[in-house]
Amino acid sequence: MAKKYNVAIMGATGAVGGCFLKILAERKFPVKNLRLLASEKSEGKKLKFNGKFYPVEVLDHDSFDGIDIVLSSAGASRSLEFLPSAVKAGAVCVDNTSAYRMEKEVPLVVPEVNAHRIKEHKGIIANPNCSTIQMVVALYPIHKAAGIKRIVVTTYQSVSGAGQKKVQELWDQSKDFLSKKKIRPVQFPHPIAFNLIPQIDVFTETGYTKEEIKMVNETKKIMEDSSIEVNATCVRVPVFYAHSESVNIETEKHITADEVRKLLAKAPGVIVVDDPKKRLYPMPIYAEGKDEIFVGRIRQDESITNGISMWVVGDNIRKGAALNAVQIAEILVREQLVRGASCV
Ligand code: L14
Repeated sequence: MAKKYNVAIMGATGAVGGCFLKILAERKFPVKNLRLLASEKSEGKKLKFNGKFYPVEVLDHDSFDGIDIVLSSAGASRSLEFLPSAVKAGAVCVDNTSAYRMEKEVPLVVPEVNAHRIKEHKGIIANPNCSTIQMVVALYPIHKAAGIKRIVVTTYQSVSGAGQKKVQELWDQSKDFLSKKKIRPVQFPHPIAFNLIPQIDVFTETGYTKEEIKMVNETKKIMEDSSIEVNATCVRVPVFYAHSESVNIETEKHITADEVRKLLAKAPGVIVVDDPKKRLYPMPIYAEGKDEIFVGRIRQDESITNGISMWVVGDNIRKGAALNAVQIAEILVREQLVRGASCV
């Protein structure tokens, strides 16, 4: 019989946590025992997995006894505090937070791009930022074919990236706005309904936000090319699920829009939706709940010699978070890179 693994989910009651459960079940991940971990606030809750209810336990340093794989999405500070205990207990952790992404020892992985890094793990593998993941899935095939020199990206990020409470705030605020009630932002620093907020994460003294800097550094690390220049502007938009991105690239070699279309049509994890005459292009409401990254509006940038512009949309909770992490866990299992595998 195929080996099964003891899996712990940190942040089980959050937006990504719920998606972990859905995707583990959908993809028939070989789960033996499942441990759901969250803060005291969620103690006593029960969550359903594969038709059975599991209690939510309070996350602690001794939560990882017997655990083979940890999927974590409980915030960077919790990952920093608790993942070392998980590693000490012998588990392999796939971490969805920004805590370890830029650590030299920690692989930062998007399976379609750099799956080969997974085997180098020392107990922690980092899952990149949602905006970075969908961008590199679309750009890596082009980078291999034509060499990307520079990326200019603007994101249109849905509220779900910031958690379930933000989803509720957009919902409530939209209703209040339409019934002409006074709007009092709580979760976001400004109204998000019928508005755009050009700030995600905090500002640094450079004038860029941390979210924008994550896109710069993580792209170089995942594509394994620190010479790629990246300039990002990250914007929160009143969309519930799926992030969209306007991506402009300059390449080393000339590549036509048609060649990019053909390349991406056969790229793993990508679906090209690009028939402007029929008004066909990717949009967040159609990407919601889907595993693939959708690319359209592919066109030549005529302001430079070798330039391409495109529009990239992906479900930030699925490929941008939970799905990418489960794909990593599937490779860990397949390649026997989990303690549970080497012990049999
Ligand atoms: O680096 O939409 O994982 O506010 C977590 C928060 C990504 C963006 C990360 C958001 C971020 C997300």
